[in-house]
Amino acid sequence: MSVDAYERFWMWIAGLLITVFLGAILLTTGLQAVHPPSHIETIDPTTLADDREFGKPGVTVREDGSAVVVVVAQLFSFSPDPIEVPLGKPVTFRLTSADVIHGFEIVGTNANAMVVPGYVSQFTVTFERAGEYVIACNEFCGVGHHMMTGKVVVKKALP
Ligand SMILES: [Cu+2]
Repeated sequence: MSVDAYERFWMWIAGLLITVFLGAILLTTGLQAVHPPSHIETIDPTTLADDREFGKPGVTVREDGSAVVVVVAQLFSFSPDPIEVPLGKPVTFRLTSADVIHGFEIVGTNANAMVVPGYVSQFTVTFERAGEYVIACNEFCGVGHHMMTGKVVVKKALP
């Protein structure tokens, strides 16, 4: 079978592009821990206040020093704020929204998730640098969107 030179050229280009795109996915997955949401968990946004977990947003430190942070996002704030978490230990964030779609990006880290009403977003991150981090809502959520920020404080020792 003979393939025209131009056709062969473009077949190689297409093959190369597919290889580059797949490589980019594998590299960011393996080296930068970029991945799709961990699981699908639903919740009724109209009864958040009565929820055992999301009714009382806050930080729980486990015995091994890791922490679970339960966060509710609503127009135009995050609760709790500030969020105090331990340094060098896995911190699992569990997020949901009480109203519209918000974003939850911890600036300067790879922690970044959509916060969708009716769903629980979850990810785990380990902070290697103590100090304050800004949380930004990166999904346009209304007139106060540009003011919707929060703070994560990474501390060596939590009380
Ligand atoms: Cu928002």
